[in-house]
Amino acid sequence: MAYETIIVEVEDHVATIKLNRPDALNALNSHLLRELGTALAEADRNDKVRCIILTGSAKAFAAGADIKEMSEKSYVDMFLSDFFGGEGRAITSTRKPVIAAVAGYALGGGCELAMMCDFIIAADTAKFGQPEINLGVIAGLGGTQRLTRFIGKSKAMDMNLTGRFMDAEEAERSGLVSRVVPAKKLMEEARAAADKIAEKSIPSTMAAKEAVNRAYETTLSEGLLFERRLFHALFATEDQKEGMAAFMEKRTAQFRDR
Ligand code: CO8
Repeated sequence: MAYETIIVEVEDHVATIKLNRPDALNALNSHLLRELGTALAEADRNDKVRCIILTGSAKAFAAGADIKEMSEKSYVDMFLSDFFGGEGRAITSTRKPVIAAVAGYALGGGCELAMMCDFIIAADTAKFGQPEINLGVIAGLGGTQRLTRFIGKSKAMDMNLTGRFMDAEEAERSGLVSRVVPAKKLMEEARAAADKIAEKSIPSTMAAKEAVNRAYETTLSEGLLFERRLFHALFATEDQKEGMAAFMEKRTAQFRDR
C-alpha cells in the first residue's frame, strides 16, 4: 500500500516503518496516525513479518502532535472525534513486537508514541519530553500515565510540570529506554534486536508481549496467574518440544510457529 506520511519497508522478517513528515519534524497529525495504524495492522497480518521497527529521522522521532492541526479545535471537536483515541488504540493493539528506534526529538505525542511501542532503543542524540504544559494543555496519549509507570512519579511530575527535555543517558538511567547506542548505529542495533526476536517462536513471542503488558493492567497475583497460565499453555505447542529438545541435544532450535 502507498502511504504519504510514512515509509514502510519489509526486509526478511522485519517491517521498518519510518515516520516521514520531515518539514514538520514528524509531527503527528491524524493522517499520519491513521496511516501508521493501517501499516501496523498490515504488518501484524503479514505472516512473513515477525518484528516491527518504528523510527523517525536523525533530527526527530516525532516532535509531538501536530500543533497546527489542533490549534483551532474546540472542546466539542476534540470530544466528538475522540481525538487520537482510536488512533492510539489501533497502535497499541499490534500483537507482534514493536521496537521504537528513537533519534533526536521525541516530544509530547512523539514520546508517547515511543512509549506505546514494546521497548525503546535510543540514539545518544535522543531527547524525550512532555512539553505540552508550555502550550496550555497537558499530555493526552499516555505522558502522565505510561511515563509515570516507566520512570516513577517524581521524574514524571518534573517532566510534565516543567516541560524539560531528558537526554538519552538520563532516559536509560530512569528506565524509559532499554539501551542507548551511538546515533550512527541506531538502525543497525534496532535491526539486530529485531532479528534476534524474529528467530523465536511467534506463539511464545506474542505470549511474552501479552504477559508483560498485563503487568501494567492488573494486580500482581492476577498477573502472575495470567503468566503461569500462558506458560502452561505453551506446552501445547510443538515449538516447546523443539526448543527443549534442541537445548538437550546442544543444537539450535528450528521453530515452526506451531
Ligand atoms: N506540530 C507542528 N509543527 C511542528 C511541531 C509540532 N509539534 N514541531 C515542530 N514543528 C514544525 C515547526 O513549526 C517548523 O515548521 P515551519 O518551518 O513550517 O515553521 C518545523 O517543524 C521545524 O521546527 P523548528 O523550526 O521549531 O525546529 P527547531 O530545531 O528550532 O526546534 C523543537 C525543534 C524544539 C522540537 C521545536 O520544533 C518544538 O518545540 N516543537 C514543538 C514541541 C511540542 O510542543 N510538542 C508537543 C506538541 S502537543 C502534543 O504532542 C500533544 C500530544 C497528545 C495528543 C493526544 C490527544 C488525545
